[in-house]
Amino acid sequence: MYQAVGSPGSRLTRVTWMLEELGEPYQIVKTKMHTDLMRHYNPTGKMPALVDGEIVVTDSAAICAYLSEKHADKGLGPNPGLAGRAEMMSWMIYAQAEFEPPMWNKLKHRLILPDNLRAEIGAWVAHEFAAEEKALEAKLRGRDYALGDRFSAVDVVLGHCGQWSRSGKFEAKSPVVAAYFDRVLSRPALARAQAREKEAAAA
Ligand SMILES: N[C@@H](CCC(=O)N[C@@H](CS)C(=O)NCC(=O)O)C(=O)O
Repeated sequence: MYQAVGSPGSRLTRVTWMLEELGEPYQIVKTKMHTDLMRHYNPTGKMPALVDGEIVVTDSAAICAYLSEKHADKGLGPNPGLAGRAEMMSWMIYAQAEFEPPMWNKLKHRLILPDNLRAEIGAWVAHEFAAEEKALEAKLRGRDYALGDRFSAVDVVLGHCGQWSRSGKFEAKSPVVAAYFDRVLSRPALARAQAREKEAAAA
């Protein structure tokens, strides 16, 4: 059985959501960031990690891509061929390196960094988010999902970023982007993953 390592409510949700989409059994191994256990699986001490027998995968986008390829029959992986893999990799790196940082930086400065390192970055990240939202609108034009007309692992990662944008009060202006996030965030698998995490948090 897969082990999903990290804290409920963190990027762990990308892993549990993906596993729910795939219908694969898993156990949540609850730990906070920078614990000895977290460092055992990921030297950065950052969550989440996925344990698949002898294989440990870190970094949420890589975990989702790994699972999509391992369970290719479930249809959450790349489009065919080298071009399809390149397309998926571009989306995954875009989601994490470009779309996610405004939300993540805001969260770090509000909740995670030591008090003496926190700065008021609200205006900067709002500016960055607006630019990324425009780019996402252009990338999504004519598509229901990142890879076309079917849901994939990319939508798990990007959708989770969208959830952060909503909870972080980033003002979304694009109807295309709003409709996309409504579409992916209403997936029953996400609701199941969140229920599992709630249960794990209470245990
Ligand atoms: N690239 C990593 C980022 C992981 C990450 O930053 N996780 C957060 C929790 S959601 C964390 O553990 N942060 C600790 C820190 O920033 O020091 C991923 O996508 O999994």
